[in-house]
Order: sequence, then structure tokens, then C-alpha cells
Amino acid sequence: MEILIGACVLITLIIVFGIGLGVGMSCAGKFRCGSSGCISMLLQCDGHSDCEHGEDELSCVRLSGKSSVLQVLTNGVWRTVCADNWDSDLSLSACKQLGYSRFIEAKALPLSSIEQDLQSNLVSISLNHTSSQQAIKIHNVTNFSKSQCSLGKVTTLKCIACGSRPRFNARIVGGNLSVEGQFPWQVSLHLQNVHMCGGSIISSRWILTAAHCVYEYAYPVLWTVYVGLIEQPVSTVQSLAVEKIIFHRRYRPKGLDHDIALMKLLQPLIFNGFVEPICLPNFGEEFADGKMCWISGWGAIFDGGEGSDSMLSARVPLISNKACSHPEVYQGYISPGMICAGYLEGGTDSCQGDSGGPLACEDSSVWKLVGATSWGQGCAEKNKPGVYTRITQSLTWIRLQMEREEMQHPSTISSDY
Ligand code: 4AZ
Repeated sequence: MEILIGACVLITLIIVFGIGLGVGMSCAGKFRCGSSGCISMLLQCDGHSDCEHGEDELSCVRLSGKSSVLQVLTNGVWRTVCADNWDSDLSLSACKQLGYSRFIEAKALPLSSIEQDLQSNLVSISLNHTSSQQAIKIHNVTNFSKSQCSLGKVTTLKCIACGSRPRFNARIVGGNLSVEGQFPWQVSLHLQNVHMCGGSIISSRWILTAAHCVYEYAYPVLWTVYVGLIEQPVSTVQSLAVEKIIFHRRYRPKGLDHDIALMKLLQPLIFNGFVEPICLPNFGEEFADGKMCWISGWGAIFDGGEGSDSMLSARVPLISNKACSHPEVYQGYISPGMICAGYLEGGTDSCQGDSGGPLACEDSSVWKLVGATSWGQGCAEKNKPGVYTRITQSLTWIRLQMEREEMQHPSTISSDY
């Protein structure tokens, strides 16, 4: 009997201790430092590295809303940065924290012209002049004031010239054969000389694709990135080697969520009109249901078919997650991290080999990456539209990877941004 009681107590202790550890690992209500434990949320973005690898001082800056309003995270609150005292040193620091090595322009916009939810928490940032030569992090700058913006203006920031098609002549497009310069951000990812997947150029060093494309082959030497091409097999186009492949750590093979990966190129791309980056959307940006966007790639022209030698493209409407979760469509499969696009009547869709490629939408003449081709039941079937990884839901992850690399290996080449 005593042994039995002893055993019960021991088992209870193990269970309680085990659960305790489990709660600790899940970091409920706390900030998770990669694999090295949890810290108080209040220590995030406080200017000191509290995690072993400084993860708590990453992702402290973001661009929000339609006009790219700069926001910083302080004391657990995202605040919109006022335009007063703003200067180019601060702009460059902010762009570095967003994972770029340059900045293009900063503007002061009237507070009243931005989205309502960006107007409420404001902060002014000014630089200690002594630190201007060092690598400053804007959320660390000491002179915060929680005032209203004294000039009534906020800072908007552009870190990359993206989303334009300088060499595309709209008059010559016909059918759904793509023409040079029409989708200059589209790349072809070759695994040992065979086209496997599409991808999108998001900066001179980064290609965004799907995790399911690279998960089993996450070795840079296996891959070549081809840019600025329409026809396969490839001819005189730029080809690039890969330095690093990062896929979302929550992606699981055969799973559908977190289907996103980044490839860092060994050398920067040269942009020339036929090769251009597409813009990432900003935080909180929404793309209306029914908005017409474009998919493109060298994927199969029917389910189970061979890839196309020419880059094809199609105009498809965005579908709300509600409509896409309808019992006749994909009930129970659509998460907030996905966005559907296509026609419920079928007929036009992405297919095998298009994966990782862009779902691109034009917004006031700027092209933005709204999705990355991810999955679907078959291709172009009735009630089975294409499903794409929703980029606005992946921004924190994307920025974190880019910022980490920019902080560890800053790009020094002047053309590299
Ligand atoms: C695929 O297997 C795939 N119809 C990509 C897109 C779609 C279906 C399958 C969407 O890579």
C-alpha cells in the first residue's frame, strides 16, 4: 500500500512538474526567445538584449497602412512616429531594422490623412547627436515624448523602389502568355537544373517562395534562381546562386499553414526593368474581396500535366476567407494565414509548378505581393480555387529574417538594397 501511495505521489509530481515545464515552454503571456526560454513582455524592444541572441530587440519597427506609416513598439504598444525632428540618419536606421541596407525617401504626412487606427498612439523620436555615427536602433533612442505630433504630421518611409514595371508596354499584352517586363519580380527556382517552383523578388538579396518547395531540399547548393525570363529552358538570363534558405519553422510537410520560405542570394540582383522587386504590403493593409489580381508562372496547364515552357499569367479575383470556407469550397481548411483567389466556377487557376510564385495586386500603380502560391484541390476545378499564403499575415516573420541577416551581415555594396 505504501509503495502504491508513494508511486502515486511520484507520478503526480512528475505530471505537475511536466505541465509546469510545458507552460514555461509555451511562453504563455510572455515573449519567447527563440529556443532559449521566455522573458517578460515588458523587456521586448526596451533597448537591451534580454534574450541570449537578442531576439527581443528585433521586429520593433514596422510600416503600416496604405501609406507606409512608420511605427515603433515601445512598452508593448505600437506607436506612430511623428515627423518632428525626423532626419535621414533615423530613416536609414529604420530601414535597416526593416531588413534593408538603404532608404529611398521619408515623407511627412498630415495625421488626418492616415487610417484612424494609426492616429491614436503617437511618439516623437529624436537622435542623441553623439550616437549618430553608430548603428542606432530607432526604438532605443532615448528622447521619446508621448506628446501629440507637434507639427500634426507623421513619418512615412520607403526603403526600396519596388512594384513598378518600367519596361512593360501594356498595349502588347494578349491572351495569357506573359511578355517581358510584365512580371519582372517573377523568378524560376531550379532544383538541379529542373524548374521546381516560382518565387518573387522582394529585394536585391531576397526571394520569397513557398516552404513546401524547399522543405525537403533546404540546401543552397542544390538551387539556382533564374530571373528576367519568359521562356524555359533558360538562355542568357541572369542566374544566381543561393546563400541561405529559411523556411517557416511552423511549416510541416503535408501541412497547409505557414507555407512560406525565403532564399537569400549569394550576390545582389541587378534591377533593369526586366528584373525588379515587388513591394511587400504593409501591416494592416487589406485587399478587398473581388479585387482583380494576377498569378503567373511556368506551372502545369492542367492538373497532373507538364509545366509550361512559357510563363503564363491569369487575372483572378480575391475571394474572402468566409466564402472560401464555405462547405462546398474548403470548409475547415482555410486559416487566417491564407488567402484564396480564382473563380468558383473553375477554369482559371494556378497549378503544380506555380507554387511559391506571386499573387500580385496593383494598388495606385504600385504592385504588391498579396500571396504566394500554396495549394488547392486539383487545378481550376469548380469550387476549388487556388489558395495562397497571405503575405500580410507573414510580415513579422519575413521582416525578422531580413532584419536578422542585415544586422549580422550588413550589405556594403552601394547598389545593394
Ligand atoms: C501544387 O501542387 C499546386 N490550384 C499549386 C497550386 C494549386 C494546386 C496545386 C492551386 O503545387
